[in-house]
Amino acid sequence: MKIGIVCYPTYGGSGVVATEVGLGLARRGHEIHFITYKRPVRLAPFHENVFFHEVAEADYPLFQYPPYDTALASKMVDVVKYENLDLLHVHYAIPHAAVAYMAKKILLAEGRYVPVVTTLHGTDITLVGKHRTFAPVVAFSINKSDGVTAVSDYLRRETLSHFDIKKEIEVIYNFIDFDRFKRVNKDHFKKMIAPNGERILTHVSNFRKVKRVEDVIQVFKRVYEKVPSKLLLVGDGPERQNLEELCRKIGLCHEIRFLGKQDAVEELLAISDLFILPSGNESFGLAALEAMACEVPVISSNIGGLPEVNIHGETGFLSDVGNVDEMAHNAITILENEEILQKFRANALAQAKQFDIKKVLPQYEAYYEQILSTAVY
Ligand code: GMT
Repeated sequence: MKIGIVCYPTYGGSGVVATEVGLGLARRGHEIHFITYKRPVRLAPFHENVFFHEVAEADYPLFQYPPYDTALASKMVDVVKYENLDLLHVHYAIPHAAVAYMAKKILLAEGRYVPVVTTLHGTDITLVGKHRTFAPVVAFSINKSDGVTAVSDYLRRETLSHFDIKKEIEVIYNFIDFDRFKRVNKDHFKKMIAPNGERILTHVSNFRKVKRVEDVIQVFKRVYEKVPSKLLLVGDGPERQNLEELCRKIGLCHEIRFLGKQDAVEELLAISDLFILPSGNESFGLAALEAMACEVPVISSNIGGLPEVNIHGETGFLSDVGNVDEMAHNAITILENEEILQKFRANALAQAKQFDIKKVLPQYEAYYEQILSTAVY
């Protein structure tokens, strides 16, 4: 198949998943065309079967806001027409689903039909999509997509309960590539971070408010009082400054490292003993899955799709959002006892295997086939 993939190219779950879907499908022989404003971060310079079409910035002195949507729709029309695409797969509803609908209509006016699959990732429904600024367009464009997938059952239910959706929503979970995410020996690196054998706790995110990184620090503070440990904060984003201030205030700067954005997250996970994800909202929690694939148990909130990933008492523990005391208590339970830690590590890996890319990519292929064979125009 020839597939166009539209996504955000920056650090963030939806762009990562979109890129990995594209690269994985290319490895399985499909021709993949990424359409976005910048080369996606996980898209290495050259791949057979993979093409990148950059959407140029549509600037003009009249525009207070350069109309990206219009430029993107024109690019989609162009790529579908001249690269002869079979299907457009857009990731993150806003604005991609609406823009794809426009592109589809333009092409139809020329007698060319292309079906559109929209994948909902989370905040495009839960935080941003529900807001009245976007809601009517989100609902309309989901209903106008030929196929709709959600990354967890929670997100499917949430979408159906908040919008008047007439379509079936297929759940296709986030996935993991075990060729990349696996526990490898990085003892020399571990010694550098934790020279006295301290436990290493890790958090990876885009440091947005919804991630509640301040709770990570509060959990760490409580763990540190009982178990010699270090905290790695990986990523960057709007909350970074506040978090650095919090570390100074509680006097733990020397035990907490801000590592910024990192490409080789798997190397940091390989030296980690525990992953903390206390999000206020999380449709799936790809970061938790990446940790589990590297045999790192997870302490998380019980919100959204997290219980579909992190199994309470087996792969880690779930707590109510904001309950940092309980999260710390659970973290200590795992970290204090090597035998318990090893048991949770093994369970985390076994659960991660449910989401192996080798199982999930064929689900996308089958879904595309289904849409191509049933879409009406
Ligand atoms: O929250 C992020 O890290 C970014 C966000 C996105 O859309 O870029 O991630 C969402 O999509 C991921 C991939 O499907 C999910 O694993 C995350 O749970 C989801 N984030 C939220 O729902 C907050």
